[in-house]
Amino acid sequence: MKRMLVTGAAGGLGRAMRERLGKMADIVRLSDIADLGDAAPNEELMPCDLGDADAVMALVEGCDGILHLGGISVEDTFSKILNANIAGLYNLYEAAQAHGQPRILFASSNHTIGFYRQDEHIDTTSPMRPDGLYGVSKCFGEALARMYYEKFGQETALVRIGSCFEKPRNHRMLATWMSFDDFEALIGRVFHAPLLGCPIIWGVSDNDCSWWDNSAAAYLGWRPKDNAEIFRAELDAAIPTPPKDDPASLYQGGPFVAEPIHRDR
Ligand code: NAI
Ligand code: 15L
Repeated sequence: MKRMLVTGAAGGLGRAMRERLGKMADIVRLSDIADLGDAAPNEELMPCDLGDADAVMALVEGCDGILHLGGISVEDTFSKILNANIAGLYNLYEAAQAHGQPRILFASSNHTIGFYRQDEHIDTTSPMRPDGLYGVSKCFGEALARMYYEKFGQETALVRIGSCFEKPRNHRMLATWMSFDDFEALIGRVFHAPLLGCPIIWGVSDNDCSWWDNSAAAYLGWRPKDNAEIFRAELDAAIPTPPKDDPASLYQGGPFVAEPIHRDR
């Protein structure tokens, strides 16, 4: 890629990936509403609120790939989700239309399907079962991306990330964890595959404990290598296993299913 846009670059995943992304494009354009620090030699910084259509139009100009990490990443009020995850997504896709349809990796989430139980195995054809307003906004993002693909051929990888952190933080993440190395490899496959289309991909490592069937995306050639199981003993020693009737043990979305609606008033 000549110029890759990374939204949400000041967030947890943006910071974890920042150095690694420098290898994937001549120039990496980093954007967020939060502080982005100083630019490295092949970086350019363009602060922008995703809810601002004109600013997003300028942000996308000149980019030939977009890693879309920006937005509200947990349960929150509808007004915040509406601005960043709903209007923001629409603004991004309209800007992509105006600027040559750069390929997009959309950071969707397991919270699109959070109400499945942990004893169920699902694939990318399983109906959505979002576990909150945040999950609903990711369902909207996937539907919007699909529509731009069907109507205009805009390619997007809809990556339903499980839990992408340095290591699993609780027992549920033994199933949902994706390592930074596996995410980096996935980003590489998404932007270098000759044909992408608009697949749903489970963003998860090669964990022994697994609920999600990724075979529909096998054509991309992404083979995650890490396995959360190596952290089980460490987790067992550090935190108690939640009771069997706790949402963290029952549902794929874990505690998100029990979150109240965060009301604006
Ligand atoms: P994060 O919350 O740390 O980062 C999101 C970034 O988006 C923040 O820096 C924030 O300032 C920015 N942002 C929020 N509203 C914005 C707006 N209106 N305009 C511009 N920027 C805005 O989240 P994290 O963990 O880095 O996740 C990145 C993406 O991946 C998010 O879209 C999240 O929903 C998704 N994801 C992450 C998972 C994980 O395990 N880290 C799991 C599933 C999905
Ligand atoms: C997400 O969608 C969140 O962005 C992240 O913070 C984690 O909570 C993750 O899901 C998860 O389910 O573990």
